[in-house]
Amino acid sequence: MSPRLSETTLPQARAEAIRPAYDRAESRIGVVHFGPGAFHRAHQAFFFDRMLTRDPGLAISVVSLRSDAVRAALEPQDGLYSLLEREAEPSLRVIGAIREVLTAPGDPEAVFARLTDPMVRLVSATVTEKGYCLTPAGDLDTSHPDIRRDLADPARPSTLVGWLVEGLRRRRTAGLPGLTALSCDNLSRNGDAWRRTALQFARARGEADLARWIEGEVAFPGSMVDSITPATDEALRTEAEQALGLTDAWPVQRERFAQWVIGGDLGADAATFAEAGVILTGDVAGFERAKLRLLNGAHSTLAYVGLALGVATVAQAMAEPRLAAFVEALMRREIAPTVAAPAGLDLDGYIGEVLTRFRNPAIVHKLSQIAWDGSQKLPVRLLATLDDALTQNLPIDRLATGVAAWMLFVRRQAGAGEALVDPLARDLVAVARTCTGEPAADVARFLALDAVFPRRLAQSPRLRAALEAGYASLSSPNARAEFAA
Ligand code: CS2
Repeated sequence: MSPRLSETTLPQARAEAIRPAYDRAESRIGVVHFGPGAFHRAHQAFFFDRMLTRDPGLAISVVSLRSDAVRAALEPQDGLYSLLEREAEPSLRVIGAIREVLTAPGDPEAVFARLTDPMVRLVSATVTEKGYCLTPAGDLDTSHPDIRRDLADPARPSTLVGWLVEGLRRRRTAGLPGLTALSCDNLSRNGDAWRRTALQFARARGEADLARWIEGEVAFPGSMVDSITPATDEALRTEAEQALGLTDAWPVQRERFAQWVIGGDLGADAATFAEAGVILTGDVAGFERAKLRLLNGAHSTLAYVGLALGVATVAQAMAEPRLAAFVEALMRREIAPTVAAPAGLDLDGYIGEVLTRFRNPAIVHKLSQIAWDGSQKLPVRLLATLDDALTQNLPIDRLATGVAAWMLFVRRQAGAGEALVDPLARDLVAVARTCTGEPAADVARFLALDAVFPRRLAQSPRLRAALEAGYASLSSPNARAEFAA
């Protein structure tokens, strides 16, 4: 086995491996990031790695909210890890932007020390949709057990919003200025959602003054993040070791395409972000909507329809001509008419690029990974689009087929006794247990889940009929043959 990647062994890495282009010893922490999963390490940390060549004050302290796994993997590696870009010509780079790895429950004071570090000016997050603890209307869910716990004991938080607000309270007490809080999750208007929940949380703590201070001192820019990042597996570990000549406990991978669009004020850091390739715009909501509806909406549809038809990965699904044609028609005919292209984005071209990315044969992106957390993803990715399409009397059959495929997925997982990765798993399994396979009855049971389906959608006869038709066609034993017919 090769030696483990670290500062000491980095000089022994294979010559082809791209290394940090700055002196790590000179870099200083200016960013605290919550949620150092594969996506953060493959995306934002890569951009910060570029920025560090210009500004040594933008190294990252990453904070895991629960698991100690990232710290255990990266601490012995001095925060270093490899990022494999998978294309026809793959490349491997060692990312050096992470200078500190903390596990919040294990070392809360170290997290607060960072949040109150005068050099820290940015707090970012990738905690997935469920990490924001939102109600379907987009407010802070104060009945959420984790939020209730954090409100009862705010000095020892467990949620993203709890950490941010307590960190800001301490910053204010210390007489420090506010900072920029940058959400990098696939939520619509992610910056506004984080801001709103932070203010609601501060008020629910009985700290109206703090809420006012946050309003004035903390910027919450919105952002759109995009790069297809399959989970790390053994094949990647082996490949990274071969390409690096060193062992890496937790390499990450993605396609070469990586886009980060930020709307709002980054103050003095704006030029550094722009030079690193981040797009700064006044209309981030437009980019966000195009990406969430077209890319993520198509992804989730491919996941549930593909799994119903016995397909395992995105590229395999795209290799089935009818499935590929279905997804293209979904994007062009049903989703695109609900998306107003922001200036500088040609929707037709964008759809073509997304489809090419889905076909990338170098990427093995499991549909089962995308299928996680459907109750959180569907509202943003498909239901808002359906709502607009119904209002404007646009076609909805393919959109509805994607949602029906999710219902079938839940029912089949529950029926097979397979775990359902979803914060609403208990409710979903309970619904699935009452399903009989009869489309009208099963669809009605799912539509009654008001944490997922807004009433207006649940009550639409047109949607109901389309869901039933999709559910029936995908449940048929010959679905694959019929779908391909
Ligand atoms: C995917 C996304 O897992 C999923 O739900 O749709 O992670 C997708 O790959 C990224 O948003 C692409 O930027």
